[in-house]
Amino acid sequence: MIFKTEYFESIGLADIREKVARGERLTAEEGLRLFECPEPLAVGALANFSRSRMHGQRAYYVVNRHVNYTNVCVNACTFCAYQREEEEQSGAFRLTTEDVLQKLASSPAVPREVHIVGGCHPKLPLTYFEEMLSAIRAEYPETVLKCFTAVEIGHFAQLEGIDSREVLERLQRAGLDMLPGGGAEIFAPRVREQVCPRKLTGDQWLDVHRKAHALGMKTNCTMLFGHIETREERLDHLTRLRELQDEHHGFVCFIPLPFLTENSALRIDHPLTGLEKLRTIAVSRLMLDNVPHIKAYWVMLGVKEAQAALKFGADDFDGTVVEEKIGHEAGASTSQGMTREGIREMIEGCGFSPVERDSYFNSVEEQC
Ligand code: V47
Ligand code: SF4
Repeated sequence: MIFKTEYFESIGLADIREKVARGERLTAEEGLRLFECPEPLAVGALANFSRSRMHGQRAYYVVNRHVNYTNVCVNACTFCAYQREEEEQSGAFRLTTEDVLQKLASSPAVPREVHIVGGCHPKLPLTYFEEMLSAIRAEYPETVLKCFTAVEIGHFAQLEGIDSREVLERLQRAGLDMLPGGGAEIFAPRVREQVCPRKLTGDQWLDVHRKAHALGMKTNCTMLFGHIETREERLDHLTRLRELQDEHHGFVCFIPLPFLTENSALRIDHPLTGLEKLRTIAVSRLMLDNVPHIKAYWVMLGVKEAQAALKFGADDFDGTVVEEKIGHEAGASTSQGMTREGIREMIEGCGFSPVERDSYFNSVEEQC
């Protein structure tokens, strides 16, 4: 009903509705009209149409495990509540490979995917990460190792005085399968100068992913929204991801991350409303026509909003997680982890069919 032409004519979006129905690419200007449309449900209906065409009623999840190896980081991004300046600071930590293996062994189920990220530590050499990956690979030959953001890869390259391509090749040889999507934030230099001035530039972030894709690695991508960025800067971010995706099709999944404000040095005037989060997820689905999956990351969205996001263009729920620090230090009120059964119930509870997947979104249902 809500997808009817007359309805979209009445709100001035008939042309965009036609393009979405025909599967045609939207321009950034059209994206802006979707952000400015007074009817967020209409934008949601368009995104739901695209999502359903791609994935039917399926909603994906993975049995995974997150591990953060250190919170000591040279970058001090203003939005980050997780970072510590140095090892001596209260709450700072750094794990050994043995610690990481112990955490993995204590997971309630053998993880199909291990997601490891950390701060940009000033001293840890690349050999520390190679040894960590080799040790995990030896114990978990079937598990996908999705580790280290482009920001960490750039940091390792700088510390070692080598090119990021060489870092990727060495880590790949040690067992790295995939890069997670973190660190992208918002690409616009105006925003980066204020929220993450020491981090890789947007171009450098894209370049690390381009190199990973050229090596045959799949990666994810993110956008941190709801701080000081404008809607135009969100669209610029999405457009740049779409352009890179046209080159190699290496992105598997896009994760829109709503800014969580607690314990963060970055103060904002207008915190995100629930509807603005859903609208941003919907616009992301519509703009990123070449990225197959959109993640409703339940940890940062909250479970109820993540469920609603499945009707606004998202098709994935991430996974069991088990232990999460970055969002929880910033005030995430969700639990640390979820059981496979809990996730399936959440998905079924809003009328979708749960599909257990691997990191590349192959269904693993029949193996259960
Ligand atoms: O890069 C930091 C963000 C990211 C805050 O690839 C914050 O499958 C909100 O990238 N409020 C890390 N966000 C998380 C991430 C991720 C998560 C789940 C799955 C995948 C994947 C990737 O968290 C950081 C940064 O953008 N972040 N602080 C905050 N206060
Ligand atoms: Fe460091 Fe990442 Fe936090 Fe920035 S967001 S301070 S790079 S841990």
